[in-house]
Amino acid sequence: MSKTIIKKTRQKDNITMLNSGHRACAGCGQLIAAKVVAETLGPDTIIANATGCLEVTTTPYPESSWGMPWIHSVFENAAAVASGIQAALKQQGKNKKVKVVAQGGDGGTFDIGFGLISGMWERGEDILYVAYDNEAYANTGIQASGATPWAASTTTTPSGSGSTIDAIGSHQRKKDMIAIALGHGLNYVAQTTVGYLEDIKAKVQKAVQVEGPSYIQILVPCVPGWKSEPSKTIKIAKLANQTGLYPLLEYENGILTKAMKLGENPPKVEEYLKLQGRFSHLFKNKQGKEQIKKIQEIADANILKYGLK
Ligand SMILES: Cc1ncc(C[n+]2csc(CCOP(=O)(O)OP(=O)(O)O)c2C)c(N)n1
Ligand code: SF4
Repeated sequence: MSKTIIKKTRQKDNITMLNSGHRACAGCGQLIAAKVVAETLGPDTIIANATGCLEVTTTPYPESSWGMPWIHSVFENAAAVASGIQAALKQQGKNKKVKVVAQGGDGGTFDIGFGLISGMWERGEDILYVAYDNEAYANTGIQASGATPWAASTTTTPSGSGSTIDAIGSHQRKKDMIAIALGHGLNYVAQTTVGYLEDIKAKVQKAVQVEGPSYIQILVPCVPGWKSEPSKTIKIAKLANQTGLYPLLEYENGILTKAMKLGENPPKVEEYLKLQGRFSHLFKNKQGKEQIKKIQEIADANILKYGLK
């Protein structure tokens, strides 16, 4: 079929890059972000997707919500699959025309797929990696991942009323994947949240123009995981940035070139935490108050580190 016929058919049937009919929860931050990423990339792109909510909810066999070339293999190897696609395109002389993208959740990125992502970055391949960070292994029941923040309650770091440290939820600090990506010498590294759709679009556009590997990490609230209202997804994702907990950042050639300023009086972290059931235990007693202070310290340290005021 010629390209014109394909284009006309797509227009007639109103087919976009990522279409409705998928099985994601109402208010899923990941699907909103993935939609913006996909529409920005356009049809001349091949996406390799790790296992996770994005893959499972968009491709229940024999259906697919994807209106663009998209492949899934297993959980840990999206980066290796993307490398193979890139090599094949190079062999065919098509690598300048077709963009190659790998994507996955935070579990697939920070933990399980990390070795293969690191290898892809070491090889300097011209591939964009997009991480949808909902701060847990959502698809298998909200287990803690390397991206889970301090004191968040998950099914493997449950909050409780006991006196052990586990009672506060996760007692691990979130892994700094942005620093790890920068440590690989990537030419383009960016962080954003689904609260800022235009920012996602601009960062994807920039990332694909850059030669070599690039990395974009997007915070995407998960309704059952964060125990939040579906209608509050965008508000929560905005507050993550506005409090300093998840700043909007852009690094070019290893240098911080953009960080969204927050003004003189950024909202306190309570504003962000109180909208999420995964932190509700922190509002119940003195021990919780101490943890909120620690979380505020993380936000304040970011504000200082990235010059956000
Ligand atoms: C090697 C391997 N380990 C575990 C699983 C089971 N598994 C499938 S999806 C998933 C969670 C994915 O979490 P994440 O990457 O954070 O994406 P999310 O579902 O949160 O979007 C797990 C543990 C698997 N498929 N393969
Ligand atoms: S469980 Fe979370 S990440 Fe998965 S579809 Fe629902 S809202 Fe999205």
